[in-house]
Amino acid sequence: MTTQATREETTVVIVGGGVAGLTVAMLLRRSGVPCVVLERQSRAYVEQRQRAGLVEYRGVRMFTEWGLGDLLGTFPADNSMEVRVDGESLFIGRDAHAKENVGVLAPQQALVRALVAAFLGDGGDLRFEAAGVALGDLESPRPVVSYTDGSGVVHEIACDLIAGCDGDHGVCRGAIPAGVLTAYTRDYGVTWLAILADTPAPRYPSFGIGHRGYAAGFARGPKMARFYLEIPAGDTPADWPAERIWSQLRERFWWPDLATGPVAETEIVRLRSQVFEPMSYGRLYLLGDAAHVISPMGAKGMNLALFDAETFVKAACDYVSAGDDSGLRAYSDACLERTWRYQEYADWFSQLFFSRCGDRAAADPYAARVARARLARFTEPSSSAALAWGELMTGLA
Ligand code: RFL
Repeated sequence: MTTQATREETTVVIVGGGVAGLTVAMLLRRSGVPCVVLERQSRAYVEQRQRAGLVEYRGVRMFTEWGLGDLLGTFPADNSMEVRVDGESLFIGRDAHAKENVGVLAPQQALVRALVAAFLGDGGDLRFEAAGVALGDLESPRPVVSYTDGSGVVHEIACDLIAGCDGDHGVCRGAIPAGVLTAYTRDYGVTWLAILADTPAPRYPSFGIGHRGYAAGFARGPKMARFYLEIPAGDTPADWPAERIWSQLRERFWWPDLATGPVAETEIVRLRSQVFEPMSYGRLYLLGDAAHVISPMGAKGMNLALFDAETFVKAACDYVSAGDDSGLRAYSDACLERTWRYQEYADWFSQLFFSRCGDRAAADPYAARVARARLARFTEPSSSAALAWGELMTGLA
């Protein structure tokens, strides 16, 4: 085994080959800016990691404008959502934004797979199984990012800019000196079982709320569905065999005939949100989950990552092509402004639904009635509340 370091040069090193990193890579490639992507996992691993499912309208428009619309597939998302409150069916979003579709159903792993294929097919430099990624002096004009490849060779890549796209558990955020970042955190005290099932989803994106507890179901394609169940903290997937999952989904949706199928995957998710400010330090820019996680209640995490990616790429291009660093200086504020807007949305949505669920509604009947009034306001077709909701869902707010 050799440990001889090889020295390389590029313009942008992208740490992390998830949605944020691969989108940055693809847009930089389209702009003619050299970049190298370093991904810790194998290609097979990143291509099958299932998470988000909806690219909002703003993201669809972004990919289309960059000539990459074909990466998203063509399965449109429904503009309405059904909320079953103790079995009574209400609709949100009917007519609220008839001009645009909410977005396109693009399972995250399908988008990742398409981005990997497009970037590599275009000659892009994407290195899987890059171990021990470490960031050098971030205040240097040419910081160095190092890693070890599969054969033990250490690589050092000098660059102008580093895009930290390595998610919530990566190394980039930790490379920023202590005391620079402030974390703003919310833990909702709620645990979900996230379920992927090989079955068609309910006709509309659906929520079941009320005294039986919380459930949700969304399409991930014509024959695949994502469901969520609120479960007691401390439960493990072993506590939730398939028949218990289906019987709880049927109960909480009040749908005795809900279509069932094989459960492909279950995962425990703790509902929490966290934002780190600022989103840059020296030559390092944090994107996506590396900078902010958002309660999956709003289905916005991947979409915020896409916004960060485009904002960073536009700023980086101005800097590389004309030495104009105004976009890079404004990057953190621009992304935080949007992040907080959608944190507010996810927080509002979470409070609305959780105060109507199970024990919480019984423990706080006042909050439950406020939530009922709020829900009534934005389930009225074409009300201004419904329109505002539509703007948030499409990502145009
Ligand atoms: P990712 O997707 O976590 O990618 C980070 C990548 O960095 C790599 N990495 C490293 N590489 C090199 N060196 C290191 N030291 C590294 N450390 C990590 C990782 O292997 C990985 O490949 O972050 P990114 O790109 O910022 O994307 C963010 C989104 O993945 C995330 O916000 C969404 O998945 C959140 N989310 C949802 N978002 C939506 O917009 N709509 C949804 O419906 C939605 N549903 C969800 C979700 C997240 C969920 N979980 C699991 C928390 C549902 C769930 C269950």
